[in-house]
Amino acid sequence: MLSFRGWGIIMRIDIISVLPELLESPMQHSIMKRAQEKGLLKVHIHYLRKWAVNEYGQVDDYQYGGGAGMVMMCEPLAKAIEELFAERNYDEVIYLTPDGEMLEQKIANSLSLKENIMMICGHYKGIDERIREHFVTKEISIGNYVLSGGELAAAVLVDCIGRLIPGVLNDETSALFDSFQDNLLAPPVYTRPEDFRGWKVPDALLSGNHRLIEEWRNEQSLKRTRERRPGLLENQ
Ligand code: 6GU
Repeated sequence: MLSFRGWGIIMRIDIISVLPELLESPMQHSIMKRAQEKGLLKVHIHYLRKWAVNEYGQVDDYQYGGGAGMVMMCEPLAKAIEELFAERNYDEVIYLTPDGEMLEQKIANSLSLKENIMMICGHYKGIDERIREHFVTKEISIGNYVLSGGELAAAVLVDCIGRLIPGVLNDETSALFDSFQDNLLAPPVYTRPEDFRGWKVPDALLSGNHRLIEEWRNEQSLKRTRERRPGLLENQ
């Protein structure tokens, strides 16, 4: 059964987590809220303890080989994933992990074209490797630093995918000019007043000359990228 949005299909994201509260708020504001209200995005958060191995809600255990830190067990995760698999086909099962592929705009662009995405949030020392081998299709990290769990990373991923779904942003073109969309940083922006404490808005932006404005913005984008992120220019 397909439901159509303007250019494609509604995106559904299922997130498996031991801390669903951490994910709920980011989905209930601003652009993610609007995307869901417009019916372009559906985010379902699943509490992993629903599939716990015992009445105490256990979902993790000591690691084989010893060492500090618990590991999330196979059984609750496998049951949760398989319950969702029984309901629909997933284009990707993404595990959020610091040893995953680094999230970049091009990954978000390609994920924004998918229909059903599952995300798994790890905690403690992570999830049993066998779940990664047998169910996970993509592993994503949001940067070279360690978070205490995958939830904040999943929220980042949902946000950067969700805003790319056609129809989510008010001005369809605005995502096209984001930083990184063409491997360039965005130019500086200004709003009223023209003069704040003697700090002036650049003349080009006040010129009303669209060609001049575009030239100025392109120059500033390039300058910013050269100064701050020269690596982006080598990736062209
Ligand atoms: Cl995806 N998870 C955790 N726990 N830490 C991270 C991360 C993900 N990405 C960067 N650090």
